[in-house]
Amino acid sequence: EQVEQTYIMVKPDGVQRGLVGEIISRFERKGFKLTGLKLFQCHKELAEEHYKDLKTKSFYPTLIDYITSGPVVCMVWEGVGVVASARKLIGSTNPLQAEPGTIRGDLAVQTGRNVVHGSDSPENGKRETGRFLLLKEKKGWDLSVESGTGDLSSLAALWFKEGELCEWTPAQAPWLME
Ligand code: DAT
Ligand code: MG
Repeated sequence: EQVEQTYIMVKPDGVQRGLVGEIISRFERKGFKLTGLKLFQCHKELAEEHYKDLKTKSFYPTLIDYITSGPVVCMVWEGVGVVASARKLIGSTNPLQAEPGTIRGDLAVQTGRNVVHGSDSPENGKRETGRFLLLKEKKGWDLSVESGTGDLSSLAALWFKEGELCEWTPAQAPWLME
């Protein structure tokens, strides 16, 4: 049971529609730990790096315009199994197919306005949150110690910088995990 980090982002539509508190609430109530949080105007270069796997898709230019169209709320949530669990809380990419009870299922209607992002793997969780910068401090550059891959080539801290993440122990910790 490995502690993971996931990058969760309220997209510009979620901020404009006043859904920031609602979305943060869902992760808080579930019991995950918040270790990074900021309001941020994303620039084009960062949006392109974040979505570089989708570069060849027809919707890529409008996706970049959308993500840079207003402030986003950047978050790091931490916990055992948080990456997959957060994807379940968020729901399917297309909000019309997302189950009721999920963020997209309850709060959105269109894929191009699906209010929230969540990392799709623990490796992308590290890359998107900048978590590996903390690992660098603690363990040197040997990320393989934690991830088992040892492949640093694809890593770049995207949304958070050194010093922006907080390590802390919530008072409720013993009431969440035995
Ligand atoms: P997810 O955000 O569920 O991880 P993804 O990584 O496949 O989905 O795509 C990233 C974002 O790109 C997605 O949240 C919205 C946009 N997108 C994906 N597929 C799309 C499509 N077919 N048409 C328009 N936008 C799309
Ligand atoms: Mg994705």
